[in-house]
Amino acid sequence: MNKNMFSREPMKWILLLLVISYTTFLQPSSSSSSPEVEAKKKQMREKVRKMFYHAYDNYLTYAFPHDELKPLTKSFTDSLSELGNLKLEHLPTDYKGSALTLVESLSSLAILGNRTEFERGVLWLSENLTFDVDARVNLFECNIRVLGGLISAHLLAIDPTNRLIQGSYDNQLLRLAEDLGRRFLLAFDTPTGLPYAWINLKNGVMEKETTETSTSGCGSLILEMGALSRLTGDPRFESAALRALRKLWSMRSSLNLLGTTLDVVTGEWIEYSSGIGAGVDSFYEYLFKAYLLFGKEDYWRMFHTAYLAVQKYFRHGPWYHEANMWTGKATYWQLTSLQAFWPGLQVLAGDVTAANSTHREFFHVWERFGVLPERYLLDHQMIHPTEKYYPLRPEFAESTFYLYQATKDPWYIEVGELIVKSLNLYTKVEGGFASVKDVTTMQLEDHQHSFFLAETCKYLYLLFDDSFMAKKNYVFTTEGHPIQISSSWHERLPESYLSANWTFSKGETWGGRRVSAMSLQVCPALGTASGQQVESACHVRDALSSHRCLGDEDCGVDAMTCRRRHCSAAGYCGLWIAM
Ligand code: DMJ
Repeated sequence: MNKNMFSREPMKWILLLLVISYTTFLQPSSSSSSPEVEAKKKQMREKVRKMFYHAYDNYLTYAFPHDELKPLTKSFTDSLSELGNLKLEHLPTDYKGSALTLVESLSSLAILGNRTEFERGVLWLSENLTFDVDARVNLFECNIRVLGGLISAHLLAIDPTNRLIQGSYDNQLLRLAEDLGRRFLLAFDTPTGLPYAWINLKNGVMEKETTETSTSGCGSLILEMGALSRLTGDPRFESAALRALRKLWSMRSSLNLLGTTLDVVTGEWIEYSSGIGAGVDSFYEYLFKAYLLFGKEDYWRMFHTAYLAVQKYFRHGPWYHEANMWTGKATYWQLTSLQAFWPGLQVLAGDVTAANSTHREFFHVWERFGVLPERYLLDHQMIHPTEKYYPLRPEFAESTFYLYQATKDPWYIEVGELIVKSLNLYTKVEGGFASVKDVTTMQLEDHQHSFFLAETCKYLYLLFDDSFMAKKNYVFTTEGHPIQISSSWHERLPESYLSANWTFSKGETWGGRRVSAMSLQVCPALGTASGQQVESACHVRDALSSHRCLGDEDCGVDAMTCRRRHCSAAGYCGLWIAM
């Protein structure tokens, strides 16, 4: 019996996976939307545009050029150096901030089509932004927010179809990105090649710096650093990020699970329990997106293996709990707001059915509380006593956007409408948008995170607007910054890139018709590879279609729960509770 349908026909899998990713974003939407839905989308995108400018204008008025806006007191915080708990007093007194929210807003301004403001932002940053400051920053946060923001804005600026810059643009943002990337390289100088979590931008790694980092912290740098190498011709950025990623991957357990925290000097795990949320999330995301952006088979293989392990050991129905990386035993039964990105990633990978079921659960939680609490204890059916906040996170909107693109189901437009309504009702204040401190009381907190402009508003806008995605293929970084997919960045041109192929499946089963996640209604890659409709990526069929068995080896893995099926005394495969 073939236990793994992926490995039987890997090429077809890969081909179809790309087909899904591409058709997902390239199908003209208007053809499938009713005039009512189109009218609703138009009305909603104007609402989101207003939200963005309310946040952006207040930032410019009260916080710029510092990093982020404090909307309740109409003041600022230099949070780039605070990200990850460093307090402001560690900064030099003359520090003026890195205009973090402006850097993070550029790609959103481009998507909104605001050429004047985009150009103004680019010019200001070109003349004023410097990284030669004695500030200790978190490598991961600085990478996804600043390096990613600069690279994405640079790519948008040089794209002639956008005509975002009226005057001359002389690659200033790329030069800033390169300067920052060089400073990052010092963090990778460890015996393992795994980077320190913290660096001082001026002086490199500080004495007695902590050697502890997280899986996402050292395993999700490849998109930005890889893109930087491709754009500058300097291979060191991509090499450093890839070496770290490979080292991290070599540390996985025999179950193909990773922990959450580790030591960059010894290369040993510190926290064995992990899931798909905090400390790990973007590691999975970057394996798959690196495959889309750079076309290396290796990324695909790692993602595929890691994805199956997640589905097998973390998934429980629509939920994902945490598990011990060595034993696979469940540890924490918690829903976290960060996990809400997972359905979006599943859409890209073609597992739309599973994505939809998880997204629906998050929707119910959103409906119940008005927003998503940071942590919800599934086993006690209550909000975590100290993590009751909602800091304007984008993940639920992000997944809603991906699911709508894949399915064109107007229900997701309604979900987006609800998100917009809640944000305006609970978090909008005169000075911007404020984080929620406690979702049970809707008490606010004085912080407008830069990702509200980089991601939350952007994904909501893209949910209601198809024009940006219709033009080009993009990979969105974990901070929502688009990077255009270019075949010149691929080591070799995958078959699926050939224009004659990519919109059609090659298999006979589907008669060469256009394939999308929606048209198949199931995990399409598996469905096509096996010629049968199956439910999810972990599904393994029983040896006999009659489900008769002589022993456990004749039984497969259940599609919905991802649990092993066993052979009963009467000779039938099933999920027998007593076994
Ligand atoms: C963002 O900074 C990024 O999406 C990151 O990967 C984790 N989540 C925050 C926003 O919630």
